[in-house]
Amino acid sequence: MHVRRRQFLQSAAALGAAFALPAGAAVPARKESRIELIPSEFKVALDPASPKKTSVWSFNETFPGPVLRFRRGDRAHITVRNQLPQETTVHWHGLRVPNAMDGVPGVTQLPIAAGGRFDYRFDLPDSGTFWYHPHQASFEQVPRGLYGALIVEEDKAPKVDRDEVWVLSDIKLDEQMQQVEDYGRILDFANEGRRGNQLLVNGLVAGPERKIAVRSGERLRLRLINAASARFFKLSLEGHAASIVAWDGQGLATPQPMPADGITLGPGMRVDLILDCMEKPGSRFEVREAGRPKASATVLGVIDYSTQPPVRGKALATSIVVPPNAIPEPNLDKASDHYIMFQGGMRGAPTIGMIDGKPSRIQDIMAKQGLAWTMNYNAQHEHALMHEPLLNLSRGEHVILHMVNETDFIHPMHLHGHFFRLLAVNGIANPQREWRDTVIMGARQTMDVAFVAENPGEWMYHCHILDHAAGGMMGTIVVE
Ligand SMILES: [Cu+2]
Repeated sequence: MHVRRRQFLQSAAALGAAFALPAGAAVPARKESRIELIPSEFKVALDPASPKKTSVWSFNETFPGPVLRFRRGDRAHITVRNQLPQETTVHWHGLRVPNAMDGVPGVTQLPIAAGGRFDYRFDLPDSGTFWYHPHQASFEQVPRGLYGALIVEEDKAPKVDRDEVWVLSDIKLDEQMQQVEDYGRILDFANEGRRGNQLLVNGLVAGPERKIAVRSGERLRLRLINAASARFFKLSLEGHAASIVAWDGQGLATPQPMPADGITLGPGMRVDLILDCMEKPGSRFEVREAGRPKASATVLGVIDYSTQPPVRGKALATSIVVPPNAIPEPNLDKASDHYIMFQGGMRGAPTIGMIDGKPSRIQDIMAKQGLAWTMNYNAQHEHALMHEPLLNLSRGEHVILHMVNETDFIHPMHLHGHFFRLLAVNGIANPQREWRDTVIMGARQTMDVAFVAENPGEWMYHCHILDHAAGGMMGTIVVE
């Protein structure tokens, strides 16, 4: 496998960054959006009320990166010009792109050198709320600030008066409001990951100053993206009943009421909420965070009603259903079963993992190799060219993937290039069976998901706690 990948990457390098369209592909009648994304280091005011500026890495000198908006069926042509002091790539989280456009260094492309460029070209078959971030040294590059929202609008979106995007993240700051540069510590890899000490909403310090301006009577769509590298957000809305209309960009056939005690988003996950703002003009309601561990803010922002009279006396009666995308439906009767077991970490049972063909104690693997986790007994470095795939699937195969978490840690597991239906947690059926690309696997939990292996290539399957991914929870699934 690795020999073929090396050859592929060499031929890709020989082709340069310009990946051609498949031979014989029809000239697209769709609209092509040309975008330039330039990652670089620059200073921003995280707190507009403070004179202190913080050095971040982000795109196009905005933090977070710009919200990229497309319509379903568009074609994207995104040129990335790397002005960082490191190699990088950009991965389009949740988009079903061709494998060569997936932005994974050492697997789907060579890293973009400092000063180099890469052209990403792909169609947008799915509408929804997505995001983008590097897959190169992501445990460092993402928390430094390299992330942004990517929205693909539906053909027939539910009618709303406002469509707001909140990119949730955190940042680890010292007293000078500069980033603490302690990336890549094995203690973080082997525990809950490196978390910030300041919560951010759209790149600004969380708190009552972060306002969603509404007018009484309006219907609001709120798109939440957890771009933090290790933090879970548990978010609740004071005084409002919201409906969950999409997970990871994919509309629910039946919208679900948002739990009153909050909704949990693991790193990488998105949720779309729709709510009717029927309170009095001039009133304010908190958007609260009750995740763990507590950070410097528990109020993320507020829903801030203008003093203008209501736009309507009672809530809109139109449907809030987000139309589905055309994702192939797994047939469970003919699906094959595959198992992936996770072990390791600093707590829990002693673990033996295979490294370089030799069984070793995880403590020794940590000390010598900087790896803390195993998947199906193997400890492997992320993006290593010698990576052996976790699974080899046939194109078109219907798959039930059984995930068995033997660790004492919680892991948001993400599959590239595909969406899967969440069938069951701990053997208990999930009646919604919604599509996801990232799912929270609780400590000592089992989770069953199903999908059709439709998209050919070698796809990452990894924990989205980026320190865990760097510490070994990063494997690949080959579809051919
Ligand atoms: Cu994890």
